[in-house]
Amino acid sequence: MVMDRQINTLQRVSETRAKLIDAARDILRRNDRGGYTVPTDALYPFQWNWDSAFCAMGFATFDIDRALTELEFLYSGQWASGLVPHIIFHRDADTYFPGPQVWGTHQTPPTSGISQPPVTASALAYILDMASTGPASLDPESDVMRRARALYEKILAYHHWWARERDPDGTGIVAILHPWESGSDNSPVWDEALGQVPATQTPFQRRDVTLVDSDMRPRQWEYDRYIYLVELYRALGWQGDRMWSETPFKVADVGLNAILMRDELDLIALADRFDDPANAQVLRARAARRRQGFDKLWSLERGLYLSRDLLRDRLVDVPSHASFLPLWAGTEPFDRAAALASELARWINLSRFGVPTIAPDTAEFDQRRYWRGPVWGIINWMISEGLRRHGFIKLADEIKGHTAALIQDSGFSEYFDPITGEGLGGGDFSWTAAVGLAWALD
Ligand code: 9WN
Repeated sequence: MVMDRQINTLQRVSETRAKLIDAARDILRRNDRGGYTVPTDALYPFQWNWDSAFCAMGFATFDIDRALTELEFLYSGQWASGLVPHIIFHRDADTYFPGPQVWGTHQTPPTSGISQPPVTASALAYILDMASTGPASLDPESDVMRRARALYEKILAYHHWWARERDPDGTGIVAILHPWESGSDNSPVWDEALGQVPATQTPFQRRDVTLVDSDMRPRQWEYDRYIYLVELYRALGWQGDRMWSETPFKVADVGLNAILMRDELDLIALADRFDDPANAQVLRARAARRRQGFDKLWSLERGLYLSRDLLRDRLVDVPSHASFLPLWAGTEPFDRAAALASELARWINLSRFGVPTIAPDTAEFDQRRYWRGPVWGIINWMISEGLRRHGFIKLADEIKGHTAALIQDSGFSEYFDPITGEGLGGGDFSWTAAVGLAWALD
């Protein structure tokens, strides 16, 4: 009897899992606009940089060709400078602001003029791992390897762009010039630095708050400054050197630097795979500098990583989910990794579902407002896998379990309330579906 009950339970679990996997594939297919995937219908009707990299990984679990196509479409928007913009406007849509006219970058296809956390080398490495289960696909002459090699060259140029334009003095840490570049737009980490940016004087109409509740989105004072920065850079003709010297917002985001570090390490592995020793050497030297650069972001007082405001030359004393992302890079010394794991465990104990974007016992914590409290599937993936790499298996499993439970109970939402588990923001969200396929539901 007991055994029968156990078998029945196991069957139910695997049926539920199979249904969720079908649902996740279905979301990616429905959000496919013929070669690129929109993050969700209406709210985000274009191709976003880091969303696409995660989508490519999700597709790679069941369709290698489509996974590669995702990255090829993204790189069709790459600039001659190597920049891969944060949005590629493959076609018109009037449900998003700011659209291509506001950016005024004069690119074909139209694009924004700033970037986002680079995940494409990690995505390409993941795709090749998934493809290599069939021996024929590893043949250097195969279609997969030929396309992967072409993408690798473009990713190299993108990484050179980060080094050249966002760390022109070769310090080892790169800066973001707009909160949107961090991918965690309205994180409290930017509050002080963004407070020094003037508000735009141009009237504009947001579309996001007509599609989701405004208590889940950035506030108006943030948007007024987001748009000021876009207008300033547009007036500077999107020239990197002028943006660097004239910007009122320049922050070394620890999250972006950690993701870049991991992407660069994955790029080195690709350079080895494609037998490109000259570039591998350049990248290894740069990765070593980046590793040292992290020391500038370590706070002895907090025993945590923080972002650094480069215009005011000081650490921003606001821990966030990004403080833990150096684990994802996989190169933390044991004492630092242990300090990160113990603070993370504290945050998770304060919420029902981890990982909240900021500590639930801080004044700024806002459980529904976007990057000021909620849980994000992709962030959980990176932090959990980072913990696993550093040997913190129990905590890694706990975060993975929370992610699977959130998806199971609240669907593939854009983000989740860490206290109630409610799904927030856009629904049927591509990167949550991708994370479900590639990690949380495996
Ligand atoms: C601005 C698409 C993007 C994500 C970002 C997330 C949000 C855009 C917005 O949506 O940002 O880029 O309009 O709110 O913050 O991480 O890539 O999903």
